[in-house]
Amino acid sequence: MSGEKVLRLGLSGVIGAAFLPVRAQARAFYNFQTPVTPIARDVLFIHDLFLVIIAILFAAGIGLLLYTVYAHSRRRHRTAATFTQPVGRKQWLWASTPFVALLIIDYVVLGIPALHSIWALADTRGAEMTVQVTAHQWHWQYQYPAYGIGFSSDLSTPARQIDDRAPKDKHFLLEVNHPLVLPTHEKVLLVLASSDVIHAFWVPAFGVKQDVVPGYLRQTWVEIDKPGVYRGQCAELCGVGHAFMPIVVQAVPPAQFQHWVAAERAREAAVQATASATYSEAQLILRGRQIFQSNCAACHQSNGLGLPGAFPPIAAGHPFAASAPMLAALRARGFYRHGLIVEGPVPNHIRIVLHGIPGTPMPSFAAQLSAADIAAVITYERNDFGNHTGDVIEPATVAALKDGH
Ligand code: HEC
Ligand SMILES: [Cu+2]
Repeated sequence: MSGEKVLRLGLSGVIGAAFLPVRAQARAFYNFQTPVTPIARDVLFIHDLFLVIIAILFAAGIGLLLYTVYAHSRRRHRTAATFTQPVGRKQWLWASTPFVALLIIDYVVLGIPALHSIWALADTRGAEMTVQVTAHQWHWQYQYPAYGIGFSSDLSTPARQIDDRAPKDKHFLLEVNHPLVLPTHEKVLLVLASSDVIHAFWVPAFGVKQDVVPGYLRQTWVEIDKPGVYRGQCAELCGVGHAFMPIVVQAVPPAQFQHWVAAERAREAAVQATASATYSEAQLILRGRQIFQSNCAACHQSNGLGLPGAFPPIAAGHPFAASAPMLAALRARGFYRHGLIVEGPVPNHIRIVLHGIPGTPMPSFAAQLSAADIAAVITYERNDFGNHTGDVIEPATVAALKDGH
C-alpha cells in the first residue's frame, strides 16, 4: 500500500467517526440529548463543530506522521535532516501556518459561536415568567410568584428499587412526585437559591447547568420549544442524598399551562382545607408512610433506624451512638433516655418537624408540608417502626403550634 493510500484511509476513517454521532438515530444514548432550547442548540452546535475540527486536525497530524514513518524510513535510505530552524520565506510560511490556523480556529471559528452562547446565556432580559427554584438537601422546591403557587418536588422512585428489592424502572432515580411544569415558547427566568449547601441545577436538554450557592441568587433562563418531559439531576455533590434529588420538567403549551395553574391553585386550596379536617388513625398512618418515605427516609432511613453519629433512629428502644453534645440535645428534647431512643413528648415532636433543629441538618418542614401532612407523618412515626404510642395527631393541633410557634 502506498503512503498516500494509508493517509487517505486514515483520514476518511477518522472523519467518518466524527460524523457518525451527528447522524445516528440513537444519538442521545451516548451523546448530547436532543436540544430543546436556544442555549442547548448553541452548545450542541459548538460541540459538533469542535468535534469535526479536531477530528480533521487529528487525522491530518496522525496521517502525516504515519506517512513520514513509512516514506522517510531508513529502509528507504533516508537520512535525518540537519536544519534547526526555517530558512527563507517559504519555510517560514510553512512554519507559521499551523500557528495562524490555530489562532483562527480558536478565536474565530470556535470563539465567535462560544461568545455568542455565553452572551445568550447571560441575557435574562425580556423574560415572560419567573420561577423561583430553591435547592434543599435533598429535593427541589419551585415557586411561581406571579401565580402564588409553589410546591416541593421529591424523588418518587420507591425504596424497594433503591435497595435492590425490586427491578429498577426506566426512569430510576429520575422520577418525582411533582414535576416542574413550564409553558413552551415562553422565556422563563429561573432564579435559583440554596437553603443549605452548593447544589447545581442541570437539565441536559436545556443546555443549562447552573450552580446554586447558599447566600447568593443565581439566574438562568429557558425557552422550551417542544412539549415533553425533560429530566435532569443535581450536578454538585451535596451530601448522602445527592443522587436522590432529580429534576423533572414537564413542558406544556401555554393554554394547557394556564389550566395547570388553575388546577394547582385548587389543589392548594384543598390542602388548606385539610388543616381543619379530622382523620382516623389509619388514614393518617397511610398518608404518613408516604410523607416519611419521600421527606424523611433520606436521613432517618426507610426502616427508621437512622445512621450512627448522624441521623437518630425514629424507632424507639434502639441505641444511638453519637457525639456527647448531640446525645445531650436529644436527651434534653426528650428523645433519648438511658442510652436508648424513646418516643419523646408530642409537642416537641411537632415543633421539631415544623421548625427543624437549628444548627443541625434536621430541616424545617413548615413551608414544605401542610399541617395535615405533618400530623400524618408524626402519627406514622409514633405508631410504626415498632413504636406503639397510640397517639393520633390531628392537623388542627399542628396548625395551632404552627401559628403560635
Ligand atoms: C437532612 C436530614 C434530615 C431529614 C430529611 C429529616 N431529618 Fe429529622 N433529624 C435529622 C437530624 C440530624 C436530627 C438530629 C438533630 C440533632 O439533635 O443533632 C433529626 C432529629 C429528628 C427528630 C428528633 C430526634 C429523634 O431522635 O427522633 C425527629 C422527631 C425528626 N428528626 C423527625 C423527622 C421527620 C418527621 C422528618 C421528615 C418529615 C425528618 N426528621 C427529616 C435529620 C433529618
Ligand atoms: Cu444537590
